[in-house]
Amino acid sequence: MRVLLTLPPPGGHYRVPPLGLLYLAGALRRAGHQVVLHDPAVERGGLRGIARRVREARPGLVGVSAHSSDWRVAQGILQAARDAVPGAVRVAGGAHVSADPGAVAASGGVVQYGVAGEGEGPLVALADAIERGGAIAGIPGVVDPAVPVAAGRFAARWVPEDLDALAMPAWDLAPPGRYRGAPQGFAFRRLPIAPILTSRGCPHACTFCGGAAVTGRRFRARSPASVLAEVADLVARFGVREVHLVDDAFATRRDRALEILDGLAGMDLALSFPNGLRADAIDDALASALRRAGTHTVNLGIESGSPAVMARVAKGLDLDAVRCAASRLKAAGIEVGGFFLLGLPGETVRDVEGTVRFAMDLPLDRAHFSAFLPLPGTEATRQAVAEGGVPEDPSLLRYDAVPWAPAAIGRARLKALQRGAFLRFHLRPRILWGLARTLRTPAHVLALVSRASSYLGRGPR
Ligand code: B12
Ligand code: SF4
Repeated sequence: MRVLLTLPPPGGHYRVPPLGLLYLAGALRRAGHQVVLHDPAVERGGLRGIARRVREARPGLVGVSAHSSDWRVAQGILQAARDAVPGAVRVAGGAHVSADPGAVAASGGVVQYGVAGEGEGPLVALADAIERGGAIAGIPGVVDPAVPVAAGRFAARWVPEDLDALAMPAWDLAPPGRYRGAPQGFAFRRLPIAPILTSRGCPHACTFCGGAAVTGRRFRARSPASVLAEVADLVARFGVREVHLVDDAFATRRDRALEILDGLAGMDLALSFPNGLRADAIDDALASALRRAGTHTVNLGIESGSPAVMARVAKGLDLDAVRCAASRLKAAGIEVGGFFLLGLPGETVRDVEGTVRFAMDLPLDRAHFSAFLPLPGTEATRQAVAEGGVPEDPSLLRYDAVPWAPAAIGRARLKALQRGAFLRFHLRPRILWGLARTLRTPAHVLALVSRASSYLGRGPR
C-alpha cells in the first residue's frame, strides 16, 4: 500500500527532520509498503501544498503526526485529505493522541483511527489489515473511535523492547541538509544536523511532563553499536556534521552513555543535547566524555529554583546537584542552558521570582523560561484543573501562549514575568557577549530573533 505521512507546518521557529515519521517510514518500507513523506517545514504551500501532494500521490492511507498544540491543524490536514482522496484511510498519531485518545472519537469521523504511543508496530499492522482486509480490532496501540475510551480499549499499547530490531529511520526521505538554520537548540555549530534517538522511555515521574504518555516510564535503549552505525551512515550519506541527541533520559545507563560518547569522540562531530540532560547524571567523568565527544551545549532540565516546588513536581532533583552539574560542564568547556518552568500549579509570584534569581546565579549561558503547559494526561494538569481555568483548546498548549496560570498569579502577570525573566537573564554583558559569539551565520541571527519574539511577543489570548 502507498502511505503518505505528514505533519502540520511548524508553528514556531523550529525546522527539524520529523524523526517519528522517519521511524514509521522505515518500518512501513520494511513491511513492503511504499511511503511518501510531505514535510511542510521544507516543502512549499502549507496546507494547500499537503492537499496537492495527497491528490498526486493517491495514497491508501494518510498518516499525520501531532503535538497537542497542532491537533486542530492536524484535523484540518485529514479533512483536506478526505476531500482530495476520499478512499484514503485517515490516521493520526503522536503526542496528542497518545495523551488524549478520546480526541479521535471527538473529531467526528475526520480521524478514522488513532495510534497511541509508539507507532511502528500499530501502523504496519493497520496498513496490512486495510490492504488485506484483516481485522483492525485488537491491534495494540490502535485507537478505534467506534470503541469508547472508557471501556479501557486503549490501555494496551505496542511497546518495542528491542530497539535495535526496529528499522532505521528512512533518512533518505528527509535528508538533513534540507533542514537549514532553525534546529531544536539554537546554539548549533555546524550544518547539516541530524537528531538521533538512542533510547525511549524515562524512569522519572515529573508531574508536568508529557513524555510518558508517548514512550512510557520504562527506559529502553539501543545498543551503542546501533547508534554509532546510524551516525556513521548519516555522515557518509548526507555529510552530517552535528548530532543532536533528543532522548528523554540519555544518561540513565551510565556505561552505555559513556560507550556511545567514546564512539562519537572518534568521529569529529559537533554534539548537543537540546532536549536536556538530568543534572544529577553529570559527574566529572561524564562531563569530560561529553566534551571529548564534541559536545558544545548541554541543556539541563532544572524547572524551579524553589526546593518546595521541586518536591511538588516530583522532579527528584536537588538544587545543589544543579549547581554542581552546571559548574562541571562549564569546567569541561561546554556551554550550558537551563530549562525553567514558570507558573506551575500552586506557585506564587515569589516562587517565580525565586526561579529567575536562581537561574541568574547559575553559571548558565542560556535560559529558557517556559510557561507551564497543562498537557493532557499529566498529574500537574489534574492539579491545574483543581485550581481552575484550564483551556479546552489544545492549540494554546505552547509555552509562548501562556495558556494557564495559578490563580495567585494570573495569565497576564505570568506573561509579564516570563518576558521580564527573558530580558533580565539575557541583558547582562556576559550573556550578550556569549550570544554575540554564537551568531556565526544569518541562520543563527534569524533563529535568535524568532526565538526572542516568541518569548517577548504574543500575550495570553
Ligand atoms: C523532538 C521534539 C520536538 C520537536 C519536533 C520535531 C518533529 N517535527 O518531529 C520540536 C522541537 C519541533 C518540538 C516542539 C514542541 N514540543 Co516537542 N518534543 C520533542 C521530543 C523531545 C522528542 C520527540 C521525538 O522526536 N521522539 C522520537 C520519535 C521516534 O517519536 P515520536 O515523534 O513521538 O513518534 C513516535 C510516536 O509518537 C508515533 N507517532 C508519531 N506521529 C505519528 C503519526 C502516525 C500516523 C502514527 C500512526 C504514529 C505516530 O510513532 C512514532 C514512532 O514510534 C518529545 C518528548 C517525547 N518523549 O516525546 C517532545 C514532546 C512531544 N513535545 C512537547 C511539547 C509540549 C512541544 C511544544 C508544544 C513546546 C513549545 N515550544 O511550546 C512544541 C510545539 C510543537 C509545534 N508543533 O510547534 C510535549 C508534547 C505534549 C503534548 N501533549 O503535545 C513532549 C512530549 C515533551 C514533554 N516531555 O512534555 N518538539
Ligand atoms: S521531565 Fe525529563 S526527567 Fe522528568 S519525566 Fe519528563 S523526561 Fe523524565
